[in-house]
Amino acid sequence: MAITTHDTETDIQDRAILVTLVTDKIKRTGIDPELSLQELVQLAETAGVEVLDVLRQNKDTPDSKWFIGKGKVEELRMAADGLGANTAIFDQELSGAQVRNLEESLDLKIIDRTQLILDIFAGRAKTREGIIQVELAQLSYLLPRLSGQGKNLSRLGGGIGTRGPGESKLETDRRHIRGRITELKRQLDEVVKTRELHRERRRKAGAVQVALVGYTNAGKSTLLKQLTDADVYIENQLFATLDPTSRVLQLTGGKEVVLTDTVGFIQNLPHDLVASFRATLEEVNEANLVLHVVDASSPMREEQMEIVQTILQDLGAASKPQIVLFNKIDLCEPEQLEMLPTGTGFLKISAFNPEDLTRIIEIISDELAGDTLNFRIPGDRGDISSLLYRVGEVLETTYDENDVIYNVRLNKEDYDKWGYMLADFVDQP
Ligand SMILES: Nc1nc2c(ncn2[C@@H]2O[C@H](COP(=O)(O)OP(=O)(O)OP(=O)(O)O)[C@@H](O)[C@H]2O)c(=O)[nH]1
Ligand SMILES: [Mg+2]
Repeated sequence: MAITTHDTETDIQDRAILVTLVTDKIKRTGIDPELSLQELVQLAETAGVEVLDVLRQNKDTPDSKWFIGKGKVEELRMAADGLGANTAIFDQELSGAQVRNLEESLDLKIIDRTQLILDIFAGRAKTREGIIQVELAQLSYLLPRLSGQGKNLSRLGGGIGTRGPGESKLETDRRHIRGRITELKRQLDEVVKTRELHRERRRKAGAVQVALVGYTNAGKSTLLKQLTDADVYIENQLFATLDPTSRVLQLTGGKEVVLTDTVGFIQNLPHDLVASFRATLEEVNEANLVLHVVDASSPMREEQMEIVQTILQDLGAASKPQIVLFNKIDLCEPEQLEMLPTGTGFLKISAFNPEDLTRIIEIISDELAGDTLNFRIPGDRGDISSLLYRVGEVLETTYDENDVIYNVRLNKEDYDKWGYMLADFVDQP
């Protein structure tokens, strides 16, 4: 009877062998293939897959027909037979033809990293916007892979589980998919417009916005929850958060800001996903301040930080004021802690330490408050005086003959914006 139970389990769970091919090109990316593989294991487990074994191959270039070498295909066949696997997951992106050849020869479900990530997203999407974006990304990924396929259209439902564009679409043809893509883009445009309206409203209300960004699983949602009591989904898995959530955060001195949690980043974030999720990701562009949350205990910390910076650059948000929060220091080895950069703009924290939360609020308050400067304004320049009152916080006013000297607190962003009018009046000490 025990065997029957076991069989039932294998029916509902994908049992996979992970495969990675280390090519010259991959070596040049500077991302450690072993760490990438560890991440693939996490991704697979997040998708509910049981990982049975891992196969590695070093090869100058991928095989055009099989992706891995023919000998490795045989090794995969034997491992799959021996362990009872029904799926192979590749850490690199495969072509449609390679997937087809492997599937036909091995009788295994073949999935690549991109498809796995798309699948996890499909399982997570909750809001209308999220659902549209994921389906759009899935179809855009599949469309170029459908050429000349007949029965392989079944790959539409062939991800992990049965999520994704559903069974009902199995018999649809490419034209149908193109039509669906057009329709999804139209729906997305509407959603984007609504999002724009919300932004406009927030902008008009003068809300100061702070965005939590970072690699997936760094602790962004945990921080949002700890800082604002928000009821958000937190899980030790990749891509727990898909849709941005915003909450009001009280700063020292009673000032309020809007704190937004965002979707996590990952290396090789599928291109179709980035394109589809632009509307969501661009929330970051609205931020006055970016809190870059880093899992300081991760062996991939430096690579992860670089990947986050690259994505911020792509989004046009790299030059925003940024504070790096090195999170999870409670999990760090002493050597790891020593390696962390220090200085202004960096803070070492644990999301579960109340004192650290206070320090985060202080550093946000300081950053947004900006520096204080003295301005010497001649009596006949009432226009400049009123500008100072409008964009800064006038702390003190003194009089010197015909001039008024204002001591003003001004944040960097406003100074950058109005500096062209104000710079001439800065009073050098
Ligand atoms: N030990 C420790 N665990 C933490 C800390 N901060 C977060 N975690 C854990 O890290 C895991 C991921 O946290 P999340 O807040 O979901 O991470 P996220 O950045 O929102 O992740 P995604 O939404 O997947 O991008 C959870 O299991 C948290 O409990 C910390 O300071 N210390
Ligand atoms: Mg999250």
